[in-house]
Amino acid sequence: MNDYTGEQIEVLKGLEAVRKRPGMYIGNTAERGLHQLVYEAVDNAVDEALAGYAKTIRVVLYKDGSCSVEDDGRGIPLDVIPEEGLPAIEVVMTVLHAGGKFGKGGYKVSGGLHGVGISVVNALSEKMITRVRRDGWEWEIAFERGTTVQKLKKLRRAEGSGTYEWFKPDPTVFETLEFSWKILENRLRELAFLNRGLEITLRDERGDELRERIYSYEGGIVSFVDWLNENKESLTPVISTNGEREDVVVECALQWQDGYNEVVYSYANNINTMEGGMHLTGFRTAVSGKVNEYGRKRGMLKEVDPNLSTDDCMEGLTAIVSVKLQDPQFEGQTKTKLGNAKIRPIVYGLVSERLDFFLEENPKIARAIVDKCMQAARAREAAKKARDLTRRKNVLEGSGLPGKLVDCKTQDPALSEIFLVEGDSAGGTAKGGRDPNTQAILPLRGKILNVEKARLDKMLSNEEIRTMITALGTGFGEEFNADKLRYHKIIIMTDADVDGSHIRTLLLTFFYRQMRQLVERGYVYIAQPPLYGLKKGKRQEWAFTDAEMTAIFNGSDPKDWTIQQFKGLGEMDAEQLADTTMDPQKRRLKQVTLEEASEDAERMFTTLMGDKVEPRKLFIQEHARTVRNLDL
Ligand code: 0RA
Repeated sequence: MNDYTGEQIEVLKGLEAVRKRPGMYIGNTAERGLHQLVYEAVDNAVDEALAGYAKTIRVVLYKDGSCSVEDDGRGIPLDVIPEEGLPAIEVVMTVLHAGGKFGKGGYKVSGGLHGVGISVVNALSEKMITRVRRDGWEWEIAFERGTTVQKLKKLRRAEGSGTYEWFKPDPTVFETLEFSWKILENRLRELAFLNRGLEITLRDERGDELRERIYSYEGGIVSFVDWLNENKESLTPVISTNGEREDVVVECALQWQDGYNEVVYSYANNINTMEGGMHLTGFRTAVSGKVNEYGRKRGMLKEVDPNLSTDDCMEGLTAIVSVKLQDPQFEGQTKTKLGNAKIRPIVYGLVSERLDFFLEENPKIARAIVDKCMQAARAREAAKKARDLTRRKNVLEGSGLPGKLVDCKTQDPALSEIFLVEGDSAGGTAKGGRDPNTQAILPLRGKILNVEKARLDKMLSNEEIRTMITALGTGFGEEFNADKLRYHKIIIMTDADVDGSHIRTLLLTFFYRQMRQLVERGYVYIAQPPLYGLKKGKRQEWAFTDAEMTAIFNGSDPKDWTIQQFKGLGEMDAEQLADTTMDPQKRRLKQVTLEEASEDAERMFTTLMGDKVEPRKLFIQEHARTVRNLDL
């Protein structure tokens, strides 16, 4: 060890720098950095697979805290590099960034975000052993904290070829030494999806029970999309394309499902480009361009004029965009944004071509896609309007509460109730019959709601609905916060006629679609006014169903009774309304369940939302009837 050459001193300096500032090379020395060691070793093996040589990779976690990564590639070269006077393998293991100097030129692409190479793993391991099989022999070389402690030596005769890297992370460097199955599994599974056919094994020998799993997907990124959309209702099959242009390999797979989330992951050389970049831009432009083009050609876009936005086209889309290229430029805050401009038109071209073909070949599915995007556009527009208007209202009015609201005295939401009452006149009656301490009244003008034929988006541009949102205090859309609700009982109180039923359905649909948490938490109720008032002398009874009325007559002659049938809330006076419908001690309330609200919402979608008049009429008539026969 006393005949160091100048070059060897440089080497030691290099790895010393890694040990001094590990964070610069692997991000940090916590859990993330620890796992980065495994990724570095795995990335090298994946490169060997991408070059077309390795077929399997095996990662093993041992009881002593060490880890090994093995591949069946060509094996790291062993021949002596003249300038260094060392075998290539020793240079690769001990010289920072040496990986790029050898052989890699022969690789089309290479992963490794940090791209720091295996020498960093070596520097940060208290012990590291590398074994290489090639040309009929197995060789071994060993290091401690980056320093060679055993020169390359022949171990034994061996068949085949491959590389085995074993390392034990240095406890003086890392804050944690425990590898996480979950973290490694996620990355290895992802790599298996991204590199079709590659077989990656993860084996954990640490626990009492041996755990081993093999990740391998013949479908590649198509399987990835399938896997991401598992348990979701899909709207389309997985649409995929791949191609190579100008030495760039592009693979895309996409599928719309009926949810609202956009799940689009992009990769460059197997690295998740979280900040997106040129490949993602090309993809998004192609998808929205083709959906718009198709929709316009079929006259489906009139409403959104002129275009569906890209975000609208991405709602419910699950997709993988994976590109492999030489010299990827990683930019952005976290260096996860692909900057190579030439990638954009390549991805755009391939995806456009494929979508064009798919949409033309599958007109039914194509329509479903455009419909889905149109729904997204409507919801977005509606949410925006509602937000703008509720905001403006709050600015205009000092207290932030709408003037039409007759608020209660208590500020405690748990004790507060708000009655959403149909019409100003019923509102007046309700005001007279309420308990001002705990009960607030908000009259809603039914006619205004009716005029708009119940389109959700139009509903949101409706003054009455906005007033209601302001009164509830929850905000709306992205700003919605159920914890800010000012009343823990929202009681819908409408007439027992067609209009009343319609308004109730509208409100329930609105709550279900736009403020579902309120329904989930059990805050939404329907008031139950009686159908009949029955009087005999001084005796006053209320009947909520026909059967109840019969029971009250109790076999006696109905002639003795004065029967008042209530068609609207307005037919009751304040005292009657309080007695029958509002007073917590006497009333019956129906709590709205999520199922009921969803049924209402679904039916409303297929009937009221449709453009045909007949089903709408039928729906309202039928609904009016079921309302009268509510299960009490
Ligand atoms: C450069 C050249 C050759 C192989 C490799 C690198 C190589 C590196 C690693 C790292 C982990 N596993 C690996 N397998 C291969 C091959 C040169 C040749 O055989 O001609």
